[in-house]
Amino acid sequence: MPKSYSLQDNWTIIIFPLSVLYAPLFLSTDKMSTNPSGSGAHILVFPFPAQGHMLPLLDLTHQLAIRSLTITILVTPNNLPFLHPLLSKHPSIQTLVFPFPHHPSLPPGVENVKDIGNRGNTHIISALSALSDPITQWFNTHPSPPVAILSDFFLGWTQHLACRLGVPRIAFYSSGAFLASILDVLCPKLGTIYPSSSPISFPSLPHSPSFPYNHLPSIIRLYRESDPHWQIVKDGMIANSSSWGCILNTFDALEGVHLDHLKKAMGHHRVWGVGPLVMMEGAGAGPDERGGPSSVSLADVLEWLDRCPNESVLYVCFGSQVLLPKRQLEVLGAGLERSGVRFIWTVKMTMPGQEADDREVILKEIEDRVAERGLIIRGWAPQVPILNHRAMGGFLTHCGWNSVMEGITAGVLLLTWPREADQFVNAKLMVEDMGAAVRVVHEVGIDAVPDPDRLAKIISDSLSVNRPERVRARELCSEAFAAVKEGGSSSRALDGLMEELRQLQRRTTGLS
Ligand SMILES: *C1O[C@H](CO)[C@@H](O)[C@H](O)[C@H]1NC(C)=O
Ligand SMILES: *[C@@H]1O[C@H](CO)[C@@H](O)[C@H](O)[C@H]1NC(C)=O
Repeated sequence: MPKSYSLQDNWTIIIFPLSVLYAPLFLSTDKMSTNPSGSGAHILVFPFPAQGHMLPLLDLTHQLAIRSLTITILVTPNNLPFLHPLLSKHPSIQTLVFPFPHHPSLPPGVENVKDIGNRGNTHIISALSALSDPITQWFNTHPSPPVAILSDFFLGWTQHLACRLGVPRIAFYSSGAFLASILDVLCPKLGTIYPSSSPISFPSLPHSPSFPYNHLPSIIRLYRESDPHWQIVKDGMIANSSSWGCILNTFDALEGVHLDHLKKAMGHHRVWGVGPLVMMEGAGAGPDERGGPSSVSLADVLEWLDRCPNESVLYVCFGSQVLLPKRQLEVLGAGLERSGVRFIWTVKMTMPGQEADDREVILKEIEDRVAERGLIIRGWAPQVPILNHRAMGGFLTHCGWNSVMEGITAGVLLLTWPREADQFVNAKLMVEDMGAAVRVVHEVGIDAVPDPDRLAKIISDSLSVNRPERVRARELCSEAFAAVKEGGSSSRALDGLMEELRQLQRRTTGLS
């Protein structure tokens, strides 16, 4: 049973109080020294320090650890606490902690995208590239150095590092294969000026998709040819495609054609779709944004949901990075109010470095008007158990990849409101290719302000009518379950990856 599986899986967050997640660091080192390490090939795992990237890679690392790989994870000190749930399950995993390299555009102490917002991505990528030398030194003095480097796709520079060290690099994509295929076409041409009025098409990709300029991954618009930090990013992106292998948090039934395309584009078969990782046995420590201040307890939310009929509630959330502009907040509030549907709305209240504004006043007014019909959560919410409640009928989402995966896993209809980054690409996949989502906002761009009455109508239609998209969403959920079960496509992909790693180890140890 899909629903009970995920729910149970996520009891871990309830059982693990935050004090455990953030337990003193000596605990993990202490345990490490007393436990033998895994028996399989040694790999170095290097996550990119943003929650949406790190958590799925740590879920994957958990899968590799239960298959007995010997694992070292590289982090900087402030990111060490995020490893805790994983390290407590696998005391044999070693950590390699390097100080975060100084960068002129990053305030001291900033080591994670959450400390600075998405605008910090480029600087963090460029700062971390200074770890190349310390990693090389560590590697060259290690008695049995890693046979491969598994690093986030934002850390493309590690491809060059791996080449110098003479080991293969595997890129981990915390996003989908459709996005990876688009980046593979666009990145070598970064700096090209596109006419913003006509659509950009991709005739070499399956279904020859095309996008309005504003729907392309944000990197296309943000890129600055003259900025040396951007050169590191561009170079890294191109390097991704020449990686020895790549792993994506996706599955065949969702993106099989795109995975096949990537294999062709990369010229080999070491392209593994191993998702949804959140669904894999014993995945991580809970939902997308594990931890953080919240205005309500999960128990209260579940109790509220228990009072609602099956599939009647809309969950609304724009992810952990997004502070909605006030105008969008008002319109969304009006749309929810006028739709007449029950809803839970998780609202991010502040951003690092930003003054608190009067959004609390706006939310209070909406709460007064909708009364019992809506529950507004300020700050962070345990998204996975909420989505997996039987009362959940739809998920209005910005379409970040982890949210898409969590929506699919819960079998709920997605209502898409993409705003930036890869979100338009993901929304197109779900709405047009999969037919498992409904577009709620047709206006283009990050500041789009839809008409509240139209928004209300789309919301109420989506939840009240048994539309084909809902049926498709349920099917996709079953397909995702089938993919991660033994013999399913994602489970076989993991086996294939393990086999390749074993062969690498045999080659380095001279056994055959
Ligand atoms: C690979 O790496 C970069 C950063 O180094 C990332 O931003 C980009 O999206 C990736 N590109 C491809 C082609 O996968
Ligand atoms: C509601 O959903 C639960 C769990 O999926 C199911 O057992 C129950 O029969 C459903 N209730 C109704 C009224 O359909």
